Amino acid sequence: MPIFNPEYETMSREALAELQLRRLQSTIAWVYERVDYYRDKLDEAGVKPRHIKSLDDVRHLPFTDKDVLRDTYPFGLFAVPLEQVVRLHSSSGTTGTPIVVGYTKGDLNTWSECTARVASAAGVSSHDRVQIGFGYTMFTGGFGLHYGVEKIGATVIPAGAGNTERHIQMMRTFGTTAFVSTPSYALYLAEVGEGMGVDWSTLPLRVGLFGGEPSGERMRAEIEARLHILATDNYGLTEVMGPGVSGECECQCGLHIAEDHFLCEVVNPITSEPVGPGEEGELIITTLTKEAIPVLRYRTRDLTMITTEPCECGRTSARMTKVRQRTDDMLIIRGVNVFPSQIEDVLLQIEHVQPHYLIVVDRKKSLDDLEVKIEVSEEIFSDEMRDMVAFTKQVADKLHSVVGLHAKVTLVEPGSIERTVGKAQHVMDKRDLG
Ligand code: DLL
Repeated sequence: MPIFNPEYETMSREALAELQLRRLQSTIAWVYERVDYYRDKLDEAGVKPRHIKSLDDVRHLPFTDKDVLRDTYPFGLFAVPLEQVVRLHSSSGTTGTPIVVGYTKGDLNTWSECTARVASAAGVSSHDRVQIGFGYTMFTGGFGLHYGVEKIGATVIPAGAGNTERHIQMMRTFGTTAFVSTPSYALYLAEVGEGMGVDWSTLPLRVGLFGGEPSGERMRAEIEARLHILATDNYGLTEVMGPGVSGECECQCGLHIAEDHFLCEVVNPITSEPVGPGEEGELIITTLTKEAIPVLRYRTRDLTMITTEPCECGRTSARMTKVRQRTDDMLIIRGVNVFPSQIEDVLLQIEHVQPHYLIVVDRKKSLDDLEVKIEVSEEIFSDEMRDMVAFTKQVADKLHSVVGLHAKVTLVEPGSIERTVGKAQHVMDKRDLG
């Protein structure tokens, strides 16, 4: 299993800590000098760059969150003049308010280094033909992975988002061996291919690099079985760079973090105190090498756990568990806390349930209503009414036993829940929560 940059990816933990400290110190000095917002915040916290003497001192730094990027929109957090910025990307996020980030030439180099590591960890080499299914837009997915894959020397097929039949034709014609997209789009690709009569086991496609949205182990198993590939997960976010923050190796046992570029902490989302070893919490990221828009202690809202246990692949970097939940995607239904991922886990354990579902929450006469619409296989759908009712009850009972709520389960025809080329939308909350 080749390692893209062994010098950094297999560095001893001690050498890494020294490197991180040096880089943290320069990042603080860099923003203190150049970004009014950070200078004010650091002054308020009584922290001068010279006070950063150990990695633990990161805890004295102020947190940054999405609101800071919104309030300083568009360029208030930039640490370099625009003539040094060679690219902009943006994200509208879940709430629709945009944020924008910029990259210097140096930042683009770092970015492609990080995504090259992700692709290489997934097993991509110069022998591969890698088809990109992310949009080449303000979204960081397309460009981010494109340049990393190119850096490895693999052949990039920049097909972009959408037009699934064309994707499949290209895969057949060019002999695509690796595919890059969201996990939900990979499933949709499988489905469209099956509809076109494609036998995926006969295509050279062998590996998938999926990210941009949560996906559980069952979803992975489904993708692997239907596309006949190894499915790997990679993670990142616009505010700190885009894809390339972390990615799985072929062992599929956690996502290796590019720790020489990102200092990660995991904190209790409510108290903001560090969690104990082996505990899950909110991931906080401080960039260590970014020039245009470094971020200090960014609150990702993503829940994960980090381990530094050695990995069989030889990389010494810490690994984070797959992100399944965000602190802000918890639904409170009739007072019960529910994460969409809990519902997904229940559904995907039930035979005949397809990984396409929609959770609809509504409020009628001040009472919350939970409806779960699920696609089921053709055989269930065309079964006797009596069987369908029994099946629906079985699903509702399982949901009740895990989530603690009674849900109205609605079976819908295969293919009827909307497919997206980007991030899947699994929740529709129609309540006016003021
Ligand atoms: O989604 C960057 C990206 C693109 C990563 C392509 C990987 C591949 P944003 O649009 O800013 O950036 O969304 C970032 O998406 O905070 C997570 O909640 C979620 N997310 C990203 N990757 C994963 C993943 C890109 N592998 C937000 N697993 C993050 C779970 C993910 N959630």
